[in-house]
Amino acid sequence: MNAADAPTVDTHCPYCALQCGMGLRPTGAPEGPGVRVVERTAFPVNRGALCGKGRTAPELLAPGARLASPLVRDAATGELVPATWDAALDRVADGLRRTGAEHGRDAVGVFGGGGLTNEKAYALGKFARVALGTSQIDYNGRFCMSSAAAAHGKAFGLDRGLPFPLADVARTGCVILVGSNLAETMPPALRYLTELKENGGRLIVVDPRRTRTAEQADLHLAPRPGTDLALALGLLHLVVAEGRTDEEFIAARTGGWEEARAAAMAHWPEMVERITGIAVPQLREAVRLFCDAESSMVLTARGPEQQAKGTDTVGAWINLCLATGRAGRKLSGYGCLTGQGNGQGGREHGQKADQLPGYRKLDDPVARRHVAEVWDVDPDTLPGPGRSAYELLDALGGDIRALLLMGSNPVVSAPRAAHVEERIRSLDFLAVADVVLSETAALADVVLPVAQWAEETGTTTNLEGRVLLRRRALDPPPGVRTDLEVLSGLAARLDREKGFPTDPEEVFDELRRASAGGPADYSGITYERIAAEDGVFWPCPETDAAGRPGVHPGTPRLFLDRFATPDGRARFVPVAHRPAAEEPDEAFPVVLTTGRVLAQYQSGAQTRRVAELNAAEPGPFVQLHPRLAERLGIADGEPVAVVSRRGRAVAPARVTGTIRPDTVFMPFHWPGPGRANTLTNPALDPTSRMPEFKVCAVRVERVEQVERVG
Ligand SMILES: Nc1nc2c(c(=O)[nH]1)N[C@H]1C(S)=C(S)[C@@H](COP(=O)(O)OP(=O)(O)OC[C@H]3O[C@@H](n4cnc5c(=O)[nH]c(N)nc54)[C@H](O)[C@@H]3O)O[C@H]1N2
Ligand SMILES: Nc1nc2c(c(=O)[nH]1)N[C@H]1C(S)=C(S)[C@@H](COP(=O)(O)OP(=O)(O)OC[C@H]3O[C@@H](n4cnc5c(=O)[nH]c(N)nc54)[C@H](O)[C@@H]3O)O[C@H]1N2
Ligand code: SF4
Ligand SMILES: [Mo]
Repeated sequence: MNAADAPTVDTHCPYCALQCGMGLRPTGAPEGPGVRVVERTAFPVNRGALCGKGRTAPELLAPGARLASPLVRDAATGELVPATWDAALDRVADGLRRTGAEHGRDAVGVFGGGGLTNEKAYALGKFARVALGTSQIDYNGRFCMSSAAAAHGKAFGLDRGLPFPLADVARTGCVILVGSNLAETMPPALRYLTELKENGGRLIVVDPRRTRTAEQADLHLAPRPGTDLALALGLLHLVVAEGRTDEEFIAARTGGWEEARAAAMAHWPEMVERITGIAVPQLREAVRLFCDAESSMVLTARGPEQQAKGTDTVGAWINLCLATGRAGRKLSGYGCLTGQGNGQGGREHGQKADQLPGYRKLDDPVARRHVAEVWDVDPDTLPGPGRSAYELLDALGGDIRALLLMGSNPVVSAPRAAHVEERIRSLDFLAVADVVLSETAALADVVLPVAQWAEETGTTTNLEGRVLLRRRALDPPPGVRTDLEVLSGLAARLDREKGFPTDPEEVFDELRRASAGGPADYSGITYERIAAEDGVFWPCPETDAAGRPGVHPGTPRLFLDRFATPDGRARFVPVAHRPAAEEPDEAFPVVLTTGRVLAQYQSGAQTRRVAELNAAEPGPFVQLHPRLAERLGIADGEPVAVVSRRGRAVAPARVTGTIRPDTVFMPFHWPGPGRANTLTNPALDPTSRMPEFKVCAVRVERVEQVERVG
């Protein structure tokens, strides 16, 4: 068939959790074999709109842009050299087996990613527990939405990022958007905020910076980083003081109000003003906008979540929703804006340290029996819960001596990255499956080049809990294999041939059975249904309420009748404000916060290799306020050093009045001297084990002339 006649393949973007629908049209001469992105206006979430990252995603499919063959480190020269797939997989299997034999099974670690499809995340978790028999598996989603997930579980008994479709946001009365810069991190979603305002709704944005998103707000609150918990408590205090609680809702649908109320009453508005830097009249205005509206929502993203108290912070925002009756009702509720392409599905099917597929608990005997039966193993052979992502990385070269890494680049993205890099270097054996030679892959003993999103079929679950189908649009180049083929090849070499199929649909069918009856039940979802229905929202059990198989409609809106707790009531959590793990002092007087820019994605491993994106954002920078810049004698564009207790980073200054004078901001997309994570604090949230990416204490310095020349 001529390329021009080939049908357009409907699929989804490889990057963020919005999972924008797009079409891929095969190209021929003169463009050369490949695919071109075309609009897919029928897909409801983005309705054809894409950001620059999605639009340029096919560039990485080109042969020159990516890894083309396995690489194995040569013992004599220490260099990575091309090898055959058999030689590479033999070496990986040998490295993992030998470490397990010498140091015990838990000496082998596995690290996954929230960008992996459901099929891959499921297969990776199974591979760790069944083929390797290790408990030591976790993934980068721990760095992402784990605090919101933990808070969701505590309050509602179930963790799905958004309990409603994104389109509901446009129809509610008021949205408090806390620490999300979605104008840059999910640009097509901005339209829902625009529509909200067109419909007469109000938008409150909470961010220490006046971002492109905050510019859209009716009210912008700019707290000191790390003080969102006090802010939420202060708002709840005012809600109570002004008699704006919904007593009927509290009585009928919640538990634990008295303790939560008492905790909030201890947070006086004046005290909250002192902690957050937000004036009391602004707090009152926020309460007015939120409570005057007939329906309202609180949406959080990484700003309040990536803190060592992220779980309590999200809990406090949920308390605000519950006390005002803005949860479990049409067009009202709390939601978390999940981040990675499969950030939602990736946290449900077993690559998390304490988890089995279907969002089951690894320490629950009933769950173990169910999953062990699907896996055809004795439940007693399944290991117990392992360590969280940072703790796992911190243990490398200690009691974890070999690591298989799939779908993450921790040398750039982990907190206290210089230490993590040193830990990775101290491993006896490292294998990395990736599409490019990331900074972490460059340290590996074996690099396995894998197929990309347009070259393989698989499902992802977007930020709404909508399960979607990515379809294969072209063949992968001859030198690469899919992640499922990698796991299957390794399992066979570890004498576990059975149970690791390479066909994604076969894996999905097994995932459906493994998830059946669990909190994230996918058993009624099939590839055919997803294709026919623009995605299916979980939970979607095998049978509907009347017991009919295959027709359960899925669940776009959760909690309308009851919450997912045993008694159906949502739980208030009694929380109190506490300072960040590291507060500014004389030696480190400024707060550093970190985050993203529009044109780069995560560790930048992919987007730094796309010319158009790299031209838009070619390198790291330090955003600081003119007053701070003047005090330090720093001019716009000059290199500045940012120093924390973990290390020192140097990048050009971007002087701007849009940030608080006591705060500096760095994006984390780059390795090298400007790596933001050299500075960040790995202090962990006690429940979610989330590191404190959003707050640490630093000193900002002019870089002396000598050093600049040198
Ligand atoms: N362009 C782009 N888009 C992406 C990504 C990307 O790397 N690049 N990554 C995807 C992923 S995985 C994720 S998780 C999402 C993240 O999406 P977002 O959460 O929107 O991204 P961030 O930039 O990390 O943080 C959002 C905002 O939090 C603010 N902030 C910092 N500290 C605090 C604080 O203490 N309190 C409050 N309230 N706000 C604070 C920052 O100023 C920033 O504007 O984006 C997804 N989309
Ligand atoms: N300072 C600071 N640090 C942060 C954050 C922050 O806000 N501030 N945010 C944190 C957050 S929210 C996140 S999500 C993490 C993300 O940080 P990382 O975990 O490093 O995420 P990526 O850069 O997306 O890394 C994915 C890697 O997998 C590869 N890859 C992509 N698709 C596939 C696939 O299908 N298979 C395989 N085998 N490989 C694939 C990519 O090429 C890339 O090298 O960073 C965290 N780090
Ligand atoms: S918003 Fe996210 S999913 Fe949509 S095109 Fe951009 S990166 Fe892709
Ligand atoms: Mo993320």
